[in-house]
Formats: sequence, C-alpha cells, structure tokens
Amino acid sequence: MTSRLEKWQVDQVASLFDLPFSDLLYRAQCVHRENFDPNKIQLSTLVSIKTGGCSEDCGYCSQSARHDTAVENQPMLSIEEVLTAAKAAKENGASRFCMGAAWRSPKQRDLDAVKEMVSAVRSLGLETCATLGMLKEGQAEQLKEAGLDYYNHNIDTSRDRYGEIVSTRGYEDRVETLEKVRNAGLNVCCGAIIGMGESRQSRAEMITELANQFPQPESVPINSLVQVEGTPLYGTEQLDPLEFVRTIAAARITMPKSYVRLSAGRGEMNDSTQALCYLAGANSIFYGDRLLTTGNPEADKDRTLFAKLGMQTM
Ligand code: SAM
Ligand code: DTB
Ligand code: SF4
Repeated sequence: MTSRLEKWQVDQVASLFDLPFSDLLYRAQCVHRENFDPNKIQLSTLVSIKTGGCSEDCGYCSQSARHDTAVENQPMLSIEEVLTAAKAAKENGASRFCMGAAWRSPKQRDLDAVKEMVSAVRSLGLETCATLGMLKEGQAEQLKEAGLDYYNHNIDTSRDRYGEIVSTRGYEDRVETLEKVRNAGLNVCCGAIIGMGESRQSRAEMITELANQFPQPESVPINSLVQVEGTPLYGTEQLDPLEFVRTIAAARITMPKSYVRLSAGRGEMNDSTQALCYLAGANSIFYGDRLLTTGNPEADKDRTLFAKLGMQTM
C-alpha cells in the first residue's frame, strides 16, 4: 500500500504476525523477490560523532546523562577523525556512512560542523546519513544542501507506549521532525526498537505506524534492544529471536520497496537467526565492529556469513 489513501490497519498487520511461521516467511520472500535481488545486501557503517551526556531520558539509551552507564562522554569528533573512519568504512566495503550524535537537537554551531563532515564524506563517494535528534525549521534543508542523502529518526516504539519509554519529548515531536526531513527532499530512515517488553500487538502497531507514513521510509532499521547496564530497560525479558524474524517479515510485507535493516542486536544473534532475517526480507545491516557505544559483529564474520549464504554486497 503506497498511496496516501490506502492504509494498513493494525489488525491486518497483527494477522501477519499470527501466521504460521513458514507462511509468513513465504509471503515475505515473495514480496522481497518482486522488489529486490534477494541475494544482495546494503552495508552502512555507523560512527558516533558525539557521544554521551544527552539531555533526553530514552529508557533504552546508554548515552542519556540521566542514566548511570559506563559510557564516557566524548566531545564532537574532528573532521579528520570522521574522514579516517569514513575511508576505513569505504575500504571495508560499506556504501553508506552514518553519523550519530547524542543530542536532543543540534545547535546551529553543531550543525555547521556536521555539514562540513557530510560534504567531506560524500566527496569520498559514500552515501551519507546523519542522526542528530530533533530538527528545527530550516535545518533539514541545510543538511540537504551540504549533500546529506538520508536522515535517521526512529519512532522507536508504538505511539501508545511512547510515554513509557521516553518522557522528555513526545511521539508527535518525532513525527514533526520526520515531516521536516521529508519536505527538505532528504531520504527518510525511520525504524524502531523491539524487545523493550512490548506485546506482539504493540509490535503490530509500530509496524503499522511505520508503513502508513507517506511516502514510506526508504530505509527501515529494526533494532533489537541492546541491553545496557544502568539504563531503565536493562534486565527486560529477552525477546524470542523468532519473534524478531517475524517483525522483519512484517516490515518487508508492509513496506515492499524499503530497505529493511537488521540493525542493533546482531552481536547477540547467531548465524541461523540472521540468515532467517535475510530470508524474511532484511536487505541491509550496520557493518563494522561498533554501533554507537556497543559492539557489532566483526566485518570478517559478516563476510564469512555472506559467503556461506551466497550473498553479495551492494
Ligand atoms: N540522539 C538522536 C536520536 O535519538 O534521534 C540520534 C542518536 S540515537 C542513539 C539513534 C537511535 O538509536 C535511537 O532512536 C534508537 O532507535 C537507537 N538506539 C539507541 N540505543 C539503543 C539500544 N540500546 N538498543 C537498540 N537501539 C538503540
Ligand atoms: C538505528 O536505528 N540504530 C542505530 C542508528 N539507527 C543510529 C543505533 C543503534 C545503537 C545501539 C546502541 C549503541 O551502540 O549505543
Ligand atoms: Fe539522547 Fe538519542 Fe540516546 Fe535519546 S536515543 S538519550 S536522544 S542519544
């Protein structure tokens, strides 16, 4: 469903989740093959350009100044440091370079520095993505002008549960920034986190909310909560990996032309679960041994898995 009038209903998405596993994966594979080469995967490398000390209280995040975690605050990286990381990412085979900052929203001075980073990274021939928090009027246009390709801003959880996870901003604030990003002509990268103690019904609501954005986000990161000691969500009951696979399949079926990214949490997943995610329609990953503050599988390990599965990178 890709028109403004056709919308997914939550009960339709919930019935996808309730399908027998094989039927769900078969449907997801069919949709995937109609829209993509099922053996190709897109690789994005993340770098944290400003770490920790964030004023927001997101219950999952290691970088909130309100949680006592082991993360050490780091000021903004220099443009040289960012370029070194971007060159390494390119040499390793990534096609996109994503810059993340622990801000509620960027100040103009911060944005000026990020714009320089974006232009420099783009001149290496990499696609660029940034995730800097909420944007004010005109900021998305400035990023576009600097050469930014994608802006990442996740809804993180379903609208109804948002207030249980974050109190320092509302779901509508996320929606407003997403609208600014879209109106500036940037590609939208918008996804969520699962494994935060939500019900299957809330996962269905969250997928419905992602799929009913118009146009649908070009990139949809599905993160499995990385539990960080000291965050309020540390100790949440672990999600069954097959439920994660079901969520990927529901994203693929409802957002047929989007890149669905198997995002945070791969470090805790075995090869078989990841292979099932690819079968369910995931065709993008974060690639490189770090996410923002937590680990990710080594690039070599991913390359070995791709070879075993006969997958090629884009
Ligand atoms: N501060 C900006 C913001 O919140 O939009 C950008 C950086 S923030 C770390 C980017 C995204 O990372 C969050 O929206 C969330 O989806 C994801 N994230 C953060 N901590 C996570 C965790 N522990 N496990 C999984 N995903 C996480
Ligand atoms: C997204 O959806 N996941 C990435 C990226 N966008 C910025 C972040 C994952 C963070 C995982 C926890 C950490 O390393 O701090
Ligand atoms: Fe700050 Fe982003 Fe972490 Fe929330 S998710 S605490 S806004 S860095």
